[in-house]
Amino acid sequence: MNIETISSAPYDDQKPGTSGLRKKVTVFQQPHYLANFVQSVFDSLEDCNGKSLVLGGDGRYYNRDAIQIIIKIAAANGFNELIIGQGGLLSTPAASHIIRKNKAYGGLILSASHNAGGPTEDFGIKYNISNGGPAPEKYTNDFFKRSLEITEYKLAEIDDVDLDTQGEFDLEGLKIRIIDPVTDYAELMASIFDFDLLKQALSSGYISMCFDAMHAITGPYATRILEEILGAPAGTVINGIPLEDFGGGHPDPNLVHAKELASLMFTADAPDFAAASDGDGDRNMVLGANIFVTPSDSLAIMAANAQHIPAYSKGISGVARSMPTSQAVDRVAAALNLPCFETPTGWKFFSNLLDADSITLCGEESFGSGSNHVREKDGLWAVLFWLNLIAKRRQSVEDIVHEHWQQFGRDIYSRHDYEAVDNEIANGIVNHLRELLPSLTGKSFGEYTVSYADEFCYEDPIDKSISDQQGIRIGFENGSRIIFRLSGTGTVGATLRIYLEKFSKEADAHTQEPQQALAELIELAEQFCEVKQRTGRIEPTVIT
Ligand code: G16
Repeated sequence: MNIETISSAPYDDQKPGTSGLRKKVTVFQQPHYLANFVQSVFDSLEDCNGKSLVLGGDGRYYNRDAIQIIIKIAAANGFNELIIGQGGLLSTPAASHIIRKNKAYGGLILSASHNAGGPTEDFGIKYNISNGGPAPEKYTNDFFKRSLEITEYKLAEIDDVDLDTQGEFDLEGLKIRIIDPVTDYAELMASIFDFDLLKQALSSGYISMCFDAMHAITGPYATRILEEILGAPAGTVINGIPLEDFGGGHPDPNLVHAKELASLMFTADAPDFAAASDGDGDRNMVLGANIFVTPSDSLAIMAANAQHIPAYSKGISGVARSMPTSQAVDRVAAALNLPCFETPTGWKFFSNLLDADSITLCGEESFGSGSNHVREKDGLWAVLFWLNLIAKRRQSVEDIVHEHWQQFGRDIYSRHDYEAVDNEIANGIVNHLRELLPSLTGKSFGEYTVSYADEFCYEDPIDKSISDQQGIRIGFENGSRIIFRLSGTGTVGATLRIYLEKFSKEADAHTQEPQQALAELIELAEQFCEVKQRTGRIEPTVIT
């Protein structure tokens, strides 16, 4: 195989964020931009020679072009096997599983997750290590460092690979396997959940449901599993064909971007259950007739009900949540005497705990939940968990949630996002908050007395690595919290996230509307961070 060495110059903006490098497609299309980053990753890894690499993405615009470039760079860097999803497609959780199942060295996953796709929208790339999980910070720091020094990359002189035909072939010593993206993942799901029970429930109509794939990667996965294997009626999966621009939509499963589905669930025609997933298939939104389940509650309910799911029926080792996720799961852990961990935002922080079997289930407020079956959050897994639970408990989603609140109390929760804020203003807000923190403890604001005010710093319990500046926390004596963070996944300006949480054990907790119940905290948050005053905005861009 002939290998060319291409001269290049570093870009200074290739620092991976919360989940890999995410930029506008036009940024990735700059000369050598993608190649520089991929070569920086390979240079930072110990030795790629003779190793196996998994490759796939969510099918968004530029996915196919990127895969052809990566194949040539991977071949030139000595990998001897590439496992690629047919059509260049692999959901993020499926890629994680395929890395683990094949004991691959790692994988490159192409996605900008829930961000919009298309020629003027977003693209992304991230490296996952051999445990199937996103590269930890010590890796991503090295990737960035290398990207600032890079002067050349290697490219194999080979033809483009036919991504659309499954099979295995040899390309001048490089083994290429084009695999069905769904089969392995579907088998994994069948090993976790009670597929016989689910078949009965879905094919008999005992559970009626709608799954919105948002024209993103879960379309083929959901159609195969829900309709073809479990027998849900054709049409259960809507927007099931992955499109390069997600049909012009925003593949973010929340109350704003999956509004149609959410509205349907509050009408007389609502099915029993509805769910949606995001661009790369790792997020989930879950709804029942008349009820939206917040991701934080979903995690808590999963933890409290894990014994109903075959794979977890013998018990779970512990649970974890990201810091801004509500404390609902903590209450379950306390009641069940389970270890409970609080990690920074970013799925990569769960991997060590999962590898050490310190936890079995974990989740985040950002519509993510998962377990030790892979090292990524998993949208369809969460959907199957809920279906299995409804079928087993023979109760509606609303009843399951209300019973949970009755037993544990309710963490009323909301997140307010201010997107595309000028970077200088956003940094000004964070600095202002940092200055404010030392003066807050002990101060009262109406019924809220501050019990702690700090910046979250995490020490990984397994490898003892430290991650600081992971969000500003203001906790109150009544258990309420306000958290402020700048997102690490946006591509335009800065996104300020304000997370609001109030615990209620009142009998009417289940009827409380979150924005009303949180009104005082929302005002306090503005008093602290001054986002409206500093940006001139009158309301958040997105409220979930
Ligand atoms: C990624 C990470 C998640 C994180 C989310 C939001 O999800 O994997 O752990 O919670 O981003 O992060 P931020 O608040 O920094 O924007 P995804 O689905 O985008 O890969």
